[in-house]
Amino acid sequence: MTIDLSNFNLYQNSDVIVAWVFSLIIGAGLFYYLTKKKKWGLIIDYITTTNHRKIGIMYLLSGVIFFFRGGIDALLIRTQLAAPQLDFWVFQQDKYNGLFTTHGTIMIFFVAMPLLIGLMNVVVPLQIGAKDLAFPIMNSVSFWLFFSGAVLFNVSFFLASPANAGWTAYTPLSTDTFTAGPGNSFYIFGIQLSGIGTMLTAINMLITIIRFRAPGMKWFRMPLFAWSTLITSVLIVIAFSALSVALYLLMFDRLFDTSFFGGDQGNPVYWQHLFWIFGHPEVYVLAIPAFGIFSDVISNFSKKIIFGYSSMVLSIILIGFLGFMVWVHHMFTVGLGPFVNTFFAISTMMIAIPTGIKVFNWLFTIKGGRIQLTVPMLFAIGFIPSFVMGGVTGVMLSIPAADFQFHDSYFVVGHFHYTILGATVLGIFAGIYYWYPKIIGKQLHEGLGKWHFWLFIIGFHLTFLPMHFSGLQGMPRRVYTYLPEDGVFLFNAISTIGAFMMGIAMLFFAWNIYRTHRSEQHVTADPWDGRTLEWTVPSPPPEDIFTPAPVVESLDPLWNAKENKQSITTTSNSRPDPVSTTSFLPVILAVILFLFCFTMIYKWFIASIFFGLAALVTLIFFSWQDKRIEIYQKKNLKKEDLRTLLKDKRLGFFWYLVIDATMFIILFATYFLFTPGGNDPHPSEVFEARSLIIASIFLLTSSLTLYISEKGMATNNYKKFNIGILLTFILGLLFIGSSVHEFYKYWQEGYTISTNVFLSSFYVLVGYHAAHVLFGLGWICQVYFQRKVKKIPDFLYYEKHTIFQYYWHFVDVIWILIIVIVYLPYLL
Ligand code: HAS
Ligand code: CU
Repeated sequence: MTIDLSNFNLYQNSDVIVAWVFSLIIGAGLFYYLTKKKKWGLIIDYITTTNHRKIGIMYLLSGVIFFFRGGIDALLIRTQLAAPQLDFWVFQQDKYNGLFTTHGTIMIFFVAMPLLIGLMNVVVPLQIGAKDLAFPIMNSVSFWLFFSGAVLFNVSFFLASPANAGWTAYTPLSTDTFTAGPGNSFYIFGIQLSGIGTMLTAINMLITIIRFRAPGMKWFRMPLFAWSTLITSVLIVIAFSALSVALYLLMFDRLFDTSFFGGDQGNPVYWQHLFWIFGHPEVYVLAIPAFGIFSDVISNFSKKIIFGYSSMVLSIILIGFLGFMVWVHHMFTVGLGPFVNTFFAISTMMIAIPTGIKVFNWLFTIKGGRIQLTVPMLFAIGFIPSFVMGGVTGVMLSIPAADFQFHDSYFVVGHFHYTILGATVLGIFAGIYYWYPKIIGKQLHEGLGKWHFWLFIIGFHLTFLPMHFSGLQGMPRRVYTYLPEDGVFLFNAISTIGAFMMGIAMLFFAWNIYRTHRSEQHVTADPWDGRTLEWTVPSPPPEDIFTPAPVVESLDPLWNAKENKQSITTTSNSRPDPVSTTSFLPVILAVILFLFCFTMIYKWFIASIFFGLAALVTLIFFSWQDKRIEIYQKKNLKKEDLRTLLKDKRLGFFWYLVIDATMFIILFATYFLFTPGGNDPHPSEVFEARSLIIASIFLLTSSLTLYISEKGMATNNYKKFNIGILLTFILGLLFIGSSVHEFYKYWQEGYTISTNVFLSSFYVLVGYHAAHVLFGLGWICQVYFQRKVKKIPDFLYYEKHTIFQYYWHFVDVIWILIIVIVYLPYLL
């Protein structure tokens, strides 16, 4: 491993040393505390849990911890910028770049996201009357992948090599030509790993909301936070797929000598497209859940049904939809021409309409309500003007001619902090104060909460309002100092004061949590006189709730029941619940993947292969262990219930395929982009028809044999079934063999992944497909032996086989597309 210590300089790395020392002390202190208070049992309980509330708590806790890290970054930034030409001790060399990069990346990916997802985890199932998320074990996997990705990213600082190309990692700066060393690879792998977790969470939320709503909870009776989670999850599925491909390609540029985004043939602007196709929907991923929280909070503390419920729902859908059509507003200055800029300017401005509808609905909900100024409500009321200011500067930025002036200036920094803090962060605080009783069973102190709110909101405006002016004055983003004659000292000084005020506000928050933790006062099920289902179950909810299931007859079922002085009607006739168990496997998988990524970052590939295989073994173990079998048998489920569970799984798998399909589409687009032009060798020189035909026959026939095996199973003809499976396996293997043969031949002719950008895009696409086939081969063995050796019940076997079948046919369809798009144009 190449951790290069030759440049190690005690003064320059004093910040790293301080960080090590602090972390070791805190770690040791924590260890002592946990041991002394005999808390290890509790820790193990949480590590192995698959319960949505506990997982939610872990998300929230890690979000808060990373918030303090990102916050310290922010305070260091503000200290450095407080006055012109400061020379603050940590800013030797290009450390400032590392600082704002980690600040931005951590805040978006490891603070805002987990805090929102944490709230979704705890609240959404309770709001819709479900016992848990649809796939509890996968939920645990999601969390641990998120967490290990976040830790991986954070570790880079301790190794004196933080990412330093901005949270947007613009190329070519972020390629290894300009930023050598492991730093920006930590960005790639950290985000990739946690991003996979986020996508799995999105699938989980989708299936939970689509299929686990309480009887009678029609779509338009669903609380708005659940609605916003639903739409956000769709955004995540598509947007994170784009990010995933972008990171995948950048990884090849950094580790395997390709040049998608740099060099003579690469296209740095392509990164910007991919990043913002992710990045813009991402800002709504951050905003929409907050909108949902505010809707519930405002309605609750105005003691009124939300105004314009259906327009609220439609506007979230519209925002989500439009969110995919505006990404170029981040690239107005790139030079895509007036037509493109105008199109994206108009689509961007259109988002103000649904957002405006929401703002007015919130105002009309408050109007005439019996307003209770509790802490969550304060945050909600503080949100409205703050966010509108951020939205309006957004509309200013959406005018390309104006953006030519604003772009890359502090004006943009002002805009996005107004939106992200104004909506997301205030929303998270509102949500935490509002649902804390439900999550923990105790209520946060209102007085301390008010201190938190007022200091935070005043600090927030003090910090970010002046940035608009320093921006207009010409101060660029991402510079570590300025001159006295630039005329921005006062603005910066005020910003710094505001930032420290927010820091102090956060101490009140931390104190509040600590105080509440010590207090013995427990709350009832319904401390806020609530309206929705989560307030019908005890605080905190035990694991066995909603039996019998509530029947929902209106938007605010609890409120209506209270008004009519009745209790909510229930029914024993409801769908089967998700299966929560405990398992060490998710955390083991996450640790292994962490090590895989870490060794990749340092290009220690032998070890990577080892950990990659270890991850596969863990996966095999996972499905081998399948605890559902015992649980289903123990519960003696009816056939009908089993069918329901099967449908959940299939729908979940469908959404996985959406992710995979999106990724393939982008890889096809990449190939399309890089293939024409002066490639030497040209595709027509490389491809040859014979190997293509042979490979295609193998793979396409295997779909047929798989179909035969399924028919065999359906008719209980196990001989037919076994032969079908065996043939599928052999044909898949032959396909892999022919691919290896093809690649080997190219390699001998000197056509490697780094020869030119056509070959790079060919290999990353076809290689990704081949990896799917390989994975499928492992899967098929696994499915087969499980039945042979473990003799699992037929219905479960059927489930496993069906899903595998979808997978295999999907992989075949992709192959057909590869034939048509990748090979044929150059063979005919
Ligand atoms: Fe944004 C850059 C435009 C909403 C976050 N945004 C960013 C970045 C982030 C971010 C993180 O067009 C920087 C990324 C980076 O590092 O480079 N943004 C908009 C627009 C909206 C918007 C039009 N942004 C958000 C939200 C975010 C977020 C929400 C996170 C939570 N944003 C931009 C543009 C850039 C940009 C450019 C690129 C700048 C550059 O040069 O790099 C809208 O969704 C806002 C709609 C909301 C409102 C308020 C409520 C509406 C009412 C109705 C009446 C208002 C009207 C407008 C009719 C508008 C009350 C009147 C207009 C006037 C000018 C008075
Ligand atoms: Cu945007």
